[in-house]
Amino acid sequence: MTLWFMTTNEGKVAEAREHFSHFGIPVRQFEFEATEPQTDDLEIVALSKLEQAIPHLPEPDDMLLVEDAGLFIDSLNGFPGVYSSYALETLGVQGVLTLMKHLESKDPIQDGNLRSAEFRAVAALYHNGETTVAEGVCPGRISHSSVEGEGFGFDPIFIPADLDADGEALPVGEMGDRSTHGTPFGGITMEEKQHYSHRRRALSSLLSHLDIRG
Ligand code: ITT
Repeated sequence: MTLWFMTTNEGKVAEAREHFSHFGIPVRQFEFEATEPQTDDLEIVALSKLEQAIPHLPEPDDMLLVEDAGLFIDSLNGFPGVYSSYALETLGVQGVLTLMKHLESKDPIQDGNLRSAEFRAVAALYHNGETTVAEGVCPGRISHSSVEGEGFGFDPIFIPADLDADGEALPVGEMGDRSTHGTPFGGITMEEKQHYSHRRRALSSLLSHLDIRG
C-alpha cells in the first residue's frame, strides 16, 4: 500500500517519509496542481486540495495525504499564517526578521513573549472513501537572526519551545527536558526537529485516528 503525499515541497516529503518509515508505510510524492481556495482556514485549504486530487489517484486503494502548514506570529496578528508560502517568496526570512526588528527586550522571557509564534499543520488523509483530518501545533518564537544549515522554509528563524518529559511544549522561558537551547529548526537535524514538529504531531494524530500508533 502506498501513501501518496500531494505537495510541491520536498522538505515536507522528507519529514513525512521519516515519520511513516517507523510504521512501515512508504511515502511517495504526488505531483498535482490544485487550486487553493481563498480562506484563512488551513483545514478548508487541505480538504479542498484533497478533494481535487482524489480522482487522480493511481490506484483506488492507495492513500492520499495533503498537509497544509503555516507560521503564525502573534505580534503580527497571526501573519503570515495561510499566506506563509507567499510571504516566504516575497519577503523571505530576512523580510520577516525586518518586520519584527522593533520587537526586542533585554529580558529573555519578555523577548520570547514579544517574538512568540507557532507553526500549525493540518493533515488530511483519504483512504478507501474516507477522509481523516488531524492537526499539529508547534509553539515557539522567532529568532533575531537566521541560521544556515538544515531544513526549509522558515526553519532558519523559528526556535521551538522546550518540551517536558512527556513531549509537551512548555511556556516560553521554561526549561524543559528537551531543548534546542535557542537554536532554530534550521540549526538542528531533521530527526531532532521531529520531536517538536507541528507536522510530526499532525501525522502522529492522524495515525492514531487510523488506529496505527503514532
Ligand atoms: P504544498 O502546499 O505544495 O504542500 P508549501 O511549501 O506551500 O507546499 P505549506 O503550504 O504547508 O507548503 O507551507 C506554507 C509555507 O510555510 C511554505 O513556505 C513552507 O516552506 C513553510 N513551512 C511549512 N512547514 C514548515 C516547516 O516545518 N518549517 C519551515 N517552514 C515551513
